[in-house]
Amino acid sequence: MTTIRIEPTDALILVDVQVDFCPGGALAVPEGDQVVPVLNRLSPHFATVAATSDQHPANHCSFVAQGGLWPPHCVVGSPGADPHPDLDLSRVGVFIRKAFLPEVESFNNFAGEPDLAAYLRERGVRRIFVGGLATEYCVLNTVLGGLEQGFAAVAVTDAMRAVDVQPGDGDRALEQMRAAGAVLADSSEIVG
Ligand code: VGL
Ligand code: ZN
Repeated sequence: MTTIRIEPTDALILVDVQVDFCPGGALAVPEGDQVVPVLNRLSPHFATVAATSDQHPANHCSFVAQGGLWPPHCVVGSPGADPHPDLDLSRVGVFIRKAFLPEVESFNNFAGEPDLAAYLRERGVRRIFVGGLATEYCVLNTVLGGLEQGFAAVAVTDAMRAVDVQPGDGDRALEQMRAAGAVLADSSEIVG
């Protein structure tokens, strides 16, 4: 058990905590809403907070009707694309949207708009803390994207949930994050 102290050069990234990824939503992640209180407890301690989102057009290539894997979800302008109503957005300085073109799928919020890495650098951020939905898709690829951009990364394990299409997908994603250089930490190890 190590303690990680939140520094002024740290940022919290709230990944895709959207209505459609929570219980009752179109692509519900089991226990997806349980990340909300964990993220809400962390966010007041961060000088920089970013929120990201899936914002798909109705004919997005990832949807079953277009040959993709997923039911329609997070359709731009629909209630399912909204952030979870209990998520504390009061400290969010930037909202990132991604996968908004019909032919482009993306799980990496560093490939969204506006440019997340540029925003973080402008604010002097050197390390990102990441939680949200879902562990093995957008959280994984956002952690890997942040590492590629040169940020240190902490994956907050109790602040994320997995879809687990195959049992163990979430755990394998955590191992991938660790192998790529991320620190895995429970929120109880993180102090403001
Ligand atoms: C996601 C599946 C499809 C995610 C997005 O945000 O993790 N997963 N689209
Ligand atoms: Zn999606």
